[in-house]
Amino acid sequence: MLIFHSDNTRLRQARTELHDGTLVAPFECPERIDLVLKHIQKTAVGEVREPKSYGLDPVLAVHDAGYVNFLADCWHEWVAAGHEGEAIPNIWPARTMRGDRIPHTVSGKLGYYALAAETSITEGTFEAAMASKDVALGATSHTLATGEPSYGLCRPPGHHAAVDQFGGYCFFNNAAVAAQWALNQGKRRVAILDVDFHHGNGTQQIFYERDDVLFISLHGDPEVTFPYYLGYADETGLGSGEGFNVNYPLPPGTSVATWMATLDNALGQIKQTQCDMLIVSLGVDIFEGDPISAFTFKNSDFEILGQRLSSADLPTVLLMEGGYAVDDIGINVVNVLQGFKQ
Ligand code: SP5
Ligand code: ZN
Repeated sequence: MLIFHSDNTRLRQARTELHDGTLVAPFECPERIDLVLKHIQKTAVGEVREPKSYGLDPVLAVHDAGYVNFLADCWHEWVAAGHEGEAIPNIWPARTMRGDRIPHTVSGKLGYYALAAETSITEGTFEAAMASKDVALGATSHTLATGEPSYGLCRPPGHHAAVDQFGGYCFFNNAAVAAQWALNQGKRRVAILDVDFHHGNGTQQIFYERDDVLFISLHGDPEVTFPYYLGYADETGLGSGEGFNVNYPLPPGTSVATWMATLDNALGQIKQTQCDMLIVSLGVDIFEGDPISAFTFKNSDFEILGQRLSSADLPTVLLMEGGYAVDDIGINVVNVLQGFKQ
């Protein structure tokens, strides 16, 4: 399988993540990419290619322009304001205040455009996010041109990023950018299957009222898991999008057998819905050893996952989302790619 990667995804080198009340070294770090690449090279699972630059237009097709400008300027404005640490929001337009004004100062804008506080903005964050969506678009373009599957080693991840909000380590929604790009290139309906441990709230929000993207997600029950405020089974889409959003919240500790049976339901729905392309939000944080997640995948289960994904028999793009058990991250990704038979 052809693999897309850009060295510029390393440009985000955050020092801080707000975790359980402490600033810690971020779980979402550039070493994740280094280790996946190393294992890809060691196993020769596929040729690695650098994508071209696709510019901002494909991003603006799914994200708000004010939000994109904010991400581009945030770090410079933060430094100009004299702040020493990384840019972390600490005030929001919460329910009891006004949500219709966008403040002009960077501290106000941070809360307006953030959905969580664990994700700091740093020098190089915007550039890494640009590289990450280019990786997704390079992979998608290859699959569109050839029908062959491809893997995009996206980083930072994307599925928590909404139309105008960042958080959950995500800035641009790579899968959404890729899906919209595929539609613009002539696909009629794209399925986004999100297997990351966390609910893909951003992807859901972006396509919630549309029937040209089917969003299906298997994830830790938001009743007890980030992102808490979205990802419940009764969120089925709105207007013409009704029926095109499917959530499978699963309890922490869910067995692989139950998870795979749920995946088979999801694949059945994708078949029924007549999609002509599949984009997989591939988080490998469903691994039993993941430090922030609670599913029970073993290394070998990822190969079975790859096999099942290929059984959808659609042009398929696999895009990296989460996965933080750094020792095993390369093994788990490569196992998916090796299991994918097409
Ligand atoms: C792309 C992706 O996987 N983003 C995940 C973002 C999660 N951010 C909040 C994590 C909070 C984790 N708390 C779990 C404590 C386990 N002891
Ligand atoms: Zn995740």
